[in-house]
Amino acid sequence: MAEQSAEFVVVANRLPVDLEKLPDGTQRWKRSPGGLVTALEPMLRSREGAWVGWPGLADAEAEPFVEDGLTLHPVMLTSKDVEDYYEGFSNGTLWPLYHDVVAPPAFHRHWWQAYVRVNKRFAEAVAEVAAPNATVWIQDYQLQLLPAELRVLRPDLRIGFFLHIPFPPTELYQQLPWRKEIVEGLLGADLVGFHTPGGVRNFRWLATRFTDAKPGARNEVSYDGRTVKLGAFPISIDSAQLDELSRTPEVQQRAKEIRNDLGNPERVILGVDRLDYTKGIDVRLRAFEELLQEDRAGDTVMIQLATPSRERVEHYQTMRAGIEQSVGRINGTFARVGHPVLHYLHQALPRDELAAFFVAADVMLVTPLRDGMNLVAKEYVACRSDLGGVLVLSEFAGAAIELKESVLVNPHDTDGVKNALHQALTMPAAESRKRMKSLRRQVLSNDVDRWARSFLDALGLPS
Ligand code: GDG
Repeated sequence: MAEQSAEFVVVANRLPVDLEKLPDGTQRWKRSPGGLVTALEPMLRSREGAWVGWPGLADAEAEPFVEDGLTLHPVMLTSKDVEDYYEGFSNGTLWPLYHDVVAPPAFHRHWWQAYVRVNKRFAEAVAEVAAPNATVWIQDYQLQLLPAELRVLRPDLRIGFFLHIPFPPTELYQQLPWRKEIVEGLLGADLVGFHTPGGVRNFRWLATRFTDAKPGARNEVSYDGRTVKLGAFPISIDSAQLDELSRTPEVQQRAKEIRNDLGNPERVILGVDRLDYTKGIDVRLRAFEELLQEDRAGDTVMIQLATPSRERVEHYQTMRAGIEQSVGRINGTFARVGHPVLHYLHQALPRDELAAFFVAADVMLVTPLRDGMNLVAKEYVACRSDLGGVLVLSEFAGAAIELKESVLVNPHDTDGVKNALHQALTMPAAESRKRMKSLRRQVLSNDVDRWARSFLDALGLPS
């Protein structure tokens, strides 16, 4: 593909393909499909678009390539970059800080320097591929300096930025030694999007407090002679596709097998998360354990699927050890031979298998201490065309704003979570069906295409 020819460019820390090194030393590409790619692919392909990102392998070399009209443009990272920019500043500083400091963030100057260095490298890569006056959509917290860096190199571009995690309360954000630089980085965009109106408010206040930005009309600030629009765009899932998948005879059959393998208990509780300390896995294990101690759980089995994640970051290692200890203690106390009360899988499952778990579960427990949105909650709803199942959802997930008919809980309140879990386990079918019907109306009519379209409309990209 010729240089500077993509009319629409998506930039994310990761490419939608992984570069893998084989034992014989050769490299190969492997697709890694995710919701975002599915939503943006048609738009990217119809516009000769490009996706700029890291292919997931350190210290490698790879050239840009075109696949079905979409240019994949790799940005390479050394293992030091991965350590300091990705595991360090992104996941050791920003991730905990933006999730209400549920773990203490670490502030290291050499991590920050790597973040600056890598963001500049991304800016150079985007400047190379974007056509004159192209639209660029930057994704997430790893690239918050990119809007401003890119504007310096390419003032002709239309730049959008979307943050997939919460934008924190102002007092917490102010802990960051580089708070001004990051807000200025984001103000390089024409449109900065968040999941919730709370994120917009926090950012707007900080922008006017720490930079020269002046409040403009509602949801706007003026900065550096430009208007920067701010907005809430709650992300969603490919609801119709998941609804369809969950209705297939294969998935329905597999759901029955799962319940059978569990010993056909009366009730099945499910948790599905990346293994992350923000997700409140410990909270729900404690609630389940106490219900068992109080003999209020009935004939119930719980499954916790925890996808391996960020395994080299220290907080993740200690959290994993804590969770696995709880699983052992709970089963040690309440299981019978051949009948665990809690099944724990530290594995990534194929999508159709995951759908079968959603179909098999009577109660879905989603209890993050803080979450930008939480797609799992929406996926569970999309899989319940039978109107079965009850969703228990944390008030601190972005999804709680839309999924009002779930059983909402404060994950810091163990008694509250325990009682909500009990309520969900014993809810009369008429009530749970009514709730699920209303949840499905929400999730099926607000899908990820609609999310992308509303962001790009606000940014001014013609359909
Ligand atoms: C960030 C924000 C925001 C999980 N295990 C398996 C598997 N998954 C899939 C789920 C879901 C996705 O991973 C997780 O998405 P979440 O939204 O729940 O959470 P984060 O990964 O933290 O995502 C979050 C999101 O960005 C989007 O903006 O909602 O707040 O933190 O799709 O289904 N998928 C498969 N096997 C697994 O084992 N196939």
